[in-house]
Amino acid sequence: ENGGGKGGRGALIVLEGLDRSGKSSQCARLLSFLEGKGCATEGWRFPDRDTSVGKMISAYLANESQLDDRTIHLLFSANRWEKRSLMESKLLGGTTLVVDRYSYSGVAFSAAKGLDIGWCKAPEVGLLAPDLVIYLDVQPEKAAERGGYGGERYERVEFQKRVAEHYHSLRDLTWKVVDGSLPMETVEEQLRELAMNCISECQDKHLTNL
Ligand code: DGP
Ligand code: NA
Ligand code: NA
Repeated sequence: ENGGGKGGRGALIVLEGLDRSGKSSQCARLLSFLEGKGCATEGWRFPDRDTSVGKMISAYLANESQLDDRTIHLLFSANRWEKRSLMESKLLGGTTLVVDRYSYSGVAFSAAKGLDIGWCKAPEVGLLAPDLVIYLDVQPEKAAERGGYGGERYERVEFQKRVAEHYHSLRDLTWKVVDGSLPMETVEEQLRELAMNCISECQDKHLTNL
């Protein structure tokens, strides 16, 4: 009755936000909530650091390797492309995917380096379009205060401010902006409702491409 096994497809639900916006913990909480509801669900994240492309990305983020801005952009995109067919078969098989970051990270982070937005969006065209994008909105300064950053390449306040501006310009009708500075339980509750609505609404809709 909720997306698992009644013939409907699963929902593609994406969480986006700045580093330290609370995205990853909220993904985990949403996932266990949906599992508890008996909904077929998997938690995914991009970059997926387990593939060989993902290992190159991980080394780059840890500042263990240097790559040209366009080269790393295309690797992040390739990391989503290499998962596209599995993503499609999971969704068509009725599994809902809760995904920590997707194409919007791809565009916002690279555009924040000064790359042309149109150029940044181009390699994302043809990836599966999310049914719902939840943007966890936190001020870059507040995010930085949350236990500090982990030391990866993009974890600097000035850079995150530019990422936030680009995220802002990417918002479309599938986006729901949730105030990530609210108490964790409040955010969690809002995500549950958005996800449940999305799952029941998308069962009869076709999958589309970005
Ligand atoms: P995470 O594993 O969610 O902490 O992401 C690692 C970092 O990489 C984080 O600063 C966000 C950034 N990032 C995620 N996806 C992309 C992407 O597609 N392109 C770029 N340039 N950066 C990304
Ligand atoms: Na990070
Ligand atoms: Na994260």
